[in-house]
Amino acid sequence: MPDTVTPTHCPYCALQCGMNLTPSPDGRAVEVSERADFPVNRGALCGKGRTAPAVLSSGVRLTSPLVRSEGGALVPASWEEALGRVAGGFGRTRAEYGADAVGVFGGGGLTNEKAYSLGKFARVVLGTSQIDYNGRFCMSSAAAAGGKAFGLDRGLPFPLEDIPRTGCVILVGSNPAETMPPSLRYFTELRENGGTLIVVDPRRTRTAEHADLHLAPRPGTDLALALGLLHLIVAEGRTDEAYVRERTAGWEETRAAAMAHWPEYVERITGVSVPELREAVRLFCEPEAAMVLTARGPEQQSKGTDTVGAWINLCLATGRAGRPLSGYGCLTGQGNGQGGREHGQKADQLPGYRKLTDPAARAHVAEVWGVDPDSLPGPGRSAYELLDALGTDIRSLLLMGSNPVVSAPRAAHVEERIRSLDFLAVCDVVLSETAALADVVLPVTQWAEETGTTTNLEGRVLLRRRAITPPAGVRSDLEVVHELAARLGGERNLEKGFPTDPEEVFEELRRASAGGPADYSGITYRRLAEENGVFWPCPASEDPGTGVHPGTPRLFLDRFATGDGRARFVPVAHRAIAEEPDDEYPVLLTTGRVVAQYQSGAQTRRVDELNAAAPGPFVELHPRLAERLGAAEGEPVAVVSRRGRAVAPARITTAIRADTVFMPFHWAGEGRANTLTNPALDPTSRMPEFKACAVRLEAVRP
Ligand SMILES: Nc1nc2c(c(=O)[nH]1)N[C@H]1C(S)=C(S)[C@@H](COP(=O)(O)OP(=O)(O)OC[C@H]3O[C@@H](n4cnc5c(=O)[nH]c(N)nc54)[C@H](O)[C@@H]3O)O[C@H]1N2
Ligand SMILES: Nc1nc2c(c(=O)[nH]1)N[C@H]1C(S)=C(S)[C@@H](COP(=O)(O)OP(=O)(O)OC[C@H]3O[C@@H](n4cnc5c(=O)[nH]c(N)nc54)[C@H](O)[C@@H]3O)O[C@H]1N2
Ligand code: SF4
Ligand SMILES: [Mo]
Repeated sequence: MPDTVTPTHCPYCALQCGMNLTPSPDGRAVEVSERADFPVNRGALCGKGRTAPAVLSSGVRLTSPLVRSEGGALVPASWEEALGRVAGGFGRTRAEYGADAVGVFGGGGLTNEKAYSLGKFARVVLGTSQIDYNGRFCMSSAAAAGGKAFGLDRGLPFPLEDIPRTGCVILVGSNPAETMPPSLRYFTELRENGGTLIVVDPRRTRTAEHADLHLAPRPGTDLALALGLLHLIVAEGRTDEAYVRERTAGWEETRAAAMAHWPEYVERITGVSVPELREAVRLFCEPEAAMVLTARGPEQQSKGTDTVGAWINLCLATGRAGRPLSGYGCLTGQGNGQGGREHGQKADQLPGYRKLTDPAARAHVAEVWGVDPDSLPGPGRSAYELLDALGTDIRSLLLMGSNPVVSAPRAAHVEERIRSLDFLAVCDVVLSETAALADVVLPVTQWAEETGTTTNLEGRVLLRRRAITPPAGVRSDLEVVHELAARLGGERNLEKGFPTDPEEVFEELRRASAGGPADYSGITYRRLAEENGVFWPCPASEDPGTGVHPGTPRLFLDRFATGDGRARFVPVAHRAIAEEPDDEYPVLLTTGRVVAQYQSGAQTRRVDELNAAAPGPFVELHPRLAERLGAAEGEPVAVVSRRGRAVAPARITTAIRADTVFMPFHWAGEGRANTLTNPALDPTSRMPEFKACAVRLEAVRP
């Protein structure tokens, strides 16, 4: 390999596909080429990864700080002026209303180093408890359920390479054919090896096309579905009694709850027929090993934690967790969706996946940070609650790595809250819809221009490397935090605790995470480069032989991470979605993704090739609904909920249930799906119900 080629990883989703970058002669642009040595994708990329360099070009990205002028426009300014204004804005809020009136909102796309620095900055420099991040909208329900049942939450407790060798996979509310295309190979290989794939999705997606069995429940009823399957497993005598006795606790209560969910009752709630339920049980229970994998479908519900718990119960009752080639896993979403939730940008968390309320955790981290444990604030609000408090309790906000004007539930209300802030500072690579509302916009470097680590959906920590020189005028997020610490710390020289070199930050993160559940202390940049990634937990080893801990690709094989080593059954019962359809709003809306756009679209809507493939929003609906409405293919339909109204062209298909419409959420403006969504929160994870709310459809006459 010529030394101008830099092996690195894609900036987008949690698969973190490996790719090679070759800089152009002037060092400003890069070309993507295949990197076959990275095992997760073996060189394959989706269109987003392949076209990612387009967002590096100065035509679409920010290259100068912007400040709000007297006249109200955003105008270019020097870094000195911009940083001074941010420090001034936060300082004024703090002086007038107290530390908790300054909020911080982060993102699961930020590297581990950035997430760590941001969390430390909030607690040490700003002294605020009010920090959370967009991962709350992503996998928080699975994290909460995994923590309860297994004592530890890591997206997948095994590498993807185990999937083709198991006997059956139930994929619940996950559409990897569109959301992680190179991963589809694992499921097709599973079937080539004689295993079976069950897909649970209200839509017959491109992923469901590959399934041996497709169950299409009514949105928001996965909890009942899992309980119905468990009922049948018990009734048919398919539980693994020895495993339940030796490796779990709490079975009796869970068994009783499942027995109350008769298959016929479950059929009525979910729309999945009893013979289909029986077939799913047969496919899942007959092979030696099996897996359940969930994604946003069952998780983004106001009962997401219980729903994931019910699917975990299914694994525990049949002895399919903590054994080779068996287990429950959550497919995380964002590039650093896993690492981003481990190092302290979450409202209740300290680095190493420690709890902010645990006195021992506070003492450990405070020592690494050189502060008094009592000076660390307690847990703050969750993401939606934080956004809802903007302009009232929270008067100033620092936003890094999210675009909530498009991606938050009840987005018109969130937008209005953001507009009511006294002061908003946004760090971004492009002028997103949210950045456009800021008082100060700070332009930052991106993936190919900076080094840092991410943790993929398997819990594999990876090194993203700098391949090119960033344009003049941009700085890294780490530099922004450093400079703000200097300005807000006064005489205290706090900036010393916020190095701008990512490896220096990682060295501190190692110490802060040491001994915690997500222990990175045995991981170094050098190892990451040499070993193509290392799975956490990876404590600093005292092994006299090798001196290094090998990392932990597979969790729970000997014991679960609970006090007694046993997994916990979670007794759950079905309950309805927060907003059931009625006469006024008779249809269900669910939301999700398409392959060519990423999240709020801030990055991918700036790439021509992706826009050509997915130019705008649409409403997917069944021909029966379309007929009743008098809507034709491609004509605009209005979707109205209690939160607002959105308009987008109809896409008519028999691949969706007739009681449900689907909208992707990647666009702003009239077709913004989140104008409609319901911010009803899960009581444990505080996840909003993105996947089910009541709407009515209206024809739009030109
Ligand atoms: N192209 C693309 N890829 C991405 C992203 C992107 O924005 N675009 N984002 C990344 C991120 S952050 C994430 S979190 C992942 C998300 O990855 P996925 O979870 O695969 O994506 P979604 O489309 O949100 O939801 C998956 C499926 O859930 C179904 N669904 C809706 N309601 C229900 C329900 O009530 N029950 C069940 N069982 N299923 C339901 C939808 O029909 C959809 O097909 O994708 C990552 N990859
Ligand atoms: N209706 C509906 N809504 C949803 C979902 C759904 O399924 N349905 N899914 C939810 C989920 S799972 C997620 S993860 C969220 C995601 O939604 P958002 O949080 O809005 O995520 P992105 O669009 O990825 O926003 C990331 C922003 O950070 C910028 N950025 C990228 N890299 C960097 C960096 O290194 N530093 C800085 N400072 N900025 C950077 C990007 O340009 C972009 O503006 O949406 C949620 N919203
Ligand atoms: S699947 Fe995800 S990580 Fe891989 S190229 Fe596409 S967006 Fe990037
Ligand atoms: Mo996500």
